[in-house]
Amino acid sequence: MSFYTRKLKSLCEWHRVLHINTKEFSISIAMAKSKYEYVRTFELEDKCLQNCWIVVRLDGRSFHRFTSAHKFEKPNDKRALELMNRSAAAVMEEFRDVSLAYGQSDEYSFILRKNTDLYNRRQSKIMSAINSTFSASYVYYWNTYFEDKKLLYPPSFDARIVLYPSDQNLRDYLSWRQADTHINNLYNTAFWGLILTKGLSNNEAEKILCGTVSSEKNEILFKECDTNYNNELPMYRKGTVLVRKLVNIPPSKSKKHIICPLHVDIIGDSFWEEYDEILSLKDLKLNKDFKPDETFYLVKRS
Ligand SMILES: Nc1nc2c(ncn2[C@@H]2O[C@H](COP(=O)(O)OP(=O)(O)O)[C@@H](O)[C@H]2O)c(=O)[nH]1
Ligand SMILES: [Mg+2]
Repeated sequence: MSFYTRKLKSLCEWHRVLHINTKEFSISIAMAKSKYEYVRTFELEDKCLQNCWIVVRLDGRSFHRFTSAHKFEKPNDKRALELMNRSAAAVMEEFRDVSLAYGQSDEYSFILRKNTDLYNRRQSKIMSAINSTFSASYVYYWNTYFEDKKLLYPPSFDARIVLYPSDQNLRDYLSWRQADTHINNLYNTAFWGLILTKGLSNNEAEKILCGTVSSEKNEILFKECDTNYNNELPMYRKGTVLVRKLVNIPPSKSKKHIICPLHVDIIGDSFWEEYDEILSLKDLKLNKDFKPDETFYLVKRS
């Protein structure tokens, strides 16, 4: 047998072995498919109804414990709130269909455009992806905001998804969350004011505030704690709304896509008139009022 004949024979042999192996391999895949694939039928269809606003709300799990373990300032820790805002901006950088986010205390709500096709509108995919991006970012950015504080254990967040069929429902949802911010923050500011500046015990402060309406809490703060509630940081009083903007940042000539934290009223009409592209689903237009000294997060091109 010549060298070439031997080579050819051995190649044919290899081809036969390979062929048999590939055949066996594909047979075993085919068997695996037919035998086990039925388990997929246990998966439930969980598509969000078309045309509805999708709201994902995250809430810190046992943050009463987490905030006291990490000695957060009371009633508001500025750095902790900024960390929440940074993590929420990371979600908006990643998921372009989140057109707005609103946060306070240990919670954040993300609003997805009602025509979004993200994950084919599958609830569990959307909710888990947003929650894990937020939770991972909270840990990732921890040191940026708490340079001197070690993260003692992994924080976690629960999540829910709610669908709102009308623009009014969506606005009412956000109004509900912002009204909640006001009620909680006014109470907490008065409660901790009485304890920290007047030296009252928790029980004594609770008794004084029990049954009081907003104006009375404002008065207690003013008279007893020398605090004008209106001078408290807007971030504490109003929470944070994250919006997208298209801006010019000199000296660059190209338009930049940014995310801006605002601490404004979102219950009245003026916010919705100024950011009319949110409800109308229009493209962002160039925002000429932007001042580069405001806080913003730059959205990098993907
Ligand atoms: N000290 C401090 N605590 C905060 C701050 N933000 C949130 N918290 C705590 O987080 C809790 C959040 O409320 P909630 O979700 O009902 O309680 P959870 O079930 O323990 O997470 C509040 O009751 C506070 O104890 C903050 O800025 N400073
Ligand atoms: Mg919580």
